[in-house]
Amino acid sequence: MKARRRATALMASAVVLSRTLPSAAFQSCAERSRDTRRSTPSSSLQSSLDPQIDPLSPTSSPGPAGMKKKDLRTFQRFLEVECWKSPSIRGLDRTLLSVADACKQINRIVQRAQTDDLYGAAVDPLTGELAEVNVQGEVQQQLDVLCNTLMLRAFCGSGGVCAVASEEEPIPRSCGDVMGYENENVISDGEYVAVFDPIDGSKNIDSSLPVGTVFGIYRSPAKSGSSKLHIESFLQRGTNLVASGYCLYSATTVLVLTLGSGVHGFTLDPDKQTFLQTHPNMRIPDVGNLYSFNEAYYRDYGEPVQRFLSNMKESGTMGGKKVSARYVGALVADVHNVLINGGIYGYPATRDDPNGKLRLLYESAPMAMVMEQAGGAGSTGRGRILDVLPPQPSQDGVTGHDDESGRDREIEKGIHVRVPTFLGSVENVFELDQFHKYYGDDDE
Ligand code: AFP
Repeated sequence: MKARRRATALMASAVVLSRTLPSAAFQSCAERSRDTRRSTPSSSLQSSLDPQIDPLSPTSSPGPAGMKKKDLRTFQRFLEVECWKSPSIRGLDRTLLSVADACKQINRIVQRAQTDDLYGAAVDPLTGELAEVNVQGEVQQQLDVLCNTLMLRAFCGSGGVCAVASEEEPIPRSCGDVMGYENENVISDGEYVAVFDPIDGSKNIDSSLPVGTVFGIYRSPAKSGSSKLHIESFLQRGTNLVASGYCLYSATTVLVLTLGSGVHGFTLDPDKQTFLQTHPNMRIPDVGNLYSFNEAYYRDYGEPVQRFLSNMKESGTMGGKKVSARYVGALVADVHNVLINGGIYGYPATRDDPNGKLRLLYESAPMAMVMEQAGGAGSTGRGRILDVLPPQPSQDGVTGHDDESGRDREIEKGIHVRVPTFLGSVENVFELDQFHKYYGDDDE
């Protein structure tokens, strides 16, 4: 019985191997050198230029470049297993699959921004009027509106989420409102709320540089049976995040996710349009040599950050290696680079913006959760980002038809609050915090 099982297992692994390895791997060395002698350099160059042969086609096996698909786990399979392992997050798999689909669509929009008519200020399809200035003080662009709509629908159409807050919206919306239900205040059954920045760093698209999407998911503490949207559901500490992640639209499109037990990265297979697990159990090095700050603002930074940067450059090394600067100007791209290679990303307080630029809820906190789950750290310079409680509105936390604009402004302040943000390898972030400890002043 045991022998039969072993034989079956061997046959199964042979099938997997024959599927994953190019046939050249089964050739003997002698066979290979005979083949090499037969094909002249010019004939192999010719075949690689032959328009009939597409080395990247999923059907050409294996092409002249020897490229073949790896046998990788799909995002869907990963979610099935994770949600099966942790009953407390069951129900999130559909939501996260919808988010992955939205990322694919945003990826296509980003790819087409230069060739299709996607630029310019958004126009209200009903009135034909230009979009209003958004909560960030900018006129909403078509791209922002499109990506925001995709993310709103991804979260609200999947059943798991009952309300959403976006970088593009002044205050949170119930999923009833997003999906156009008659009573917009009636929340759906979903037990989660989602926060997101649909397209971060969108100015980069003009110059074909990377952009990203960031998201976080909280459990809604609203009492069951309640039909109102509870603002406290959103104004929670990052320590309560159930899941968070980002999509990076760059040389490859990557979805990075944590469900609170490690970080996993999935690359979009451009042929199959499927996210595949290329980065299981991502770990950031304990110390790295990259720093990612907008140093043009050096004069506007406080003394602790100035000293940290000067000290690092004077010594010329960080983490025992030659220090190196990288700054793309899109949070997702810069943080992903630090996550992969080690080092520190920073958007500190400046003279004009005493809390920096990044938003706690849908930028800094989700990224800090990813970093911590990968073995790194996220700090404001004075403490853990995930411990920061957003400002709470002064009255009871219920919104309804009788909302006053004053109360909306209070809610807006909590949802879009900013924090100085430092993310990266533990040793590097610890060192930065030490500079705050020694050179910081209390009113900073
Ligand atoms: P936009 O989405 O408004 O382009 O801002 C992007 C961002 O919030 C973040 O992704 C970058 O890290 C940061 O701003 C870059 O800001 P600076 O241009 O001030 O360095």
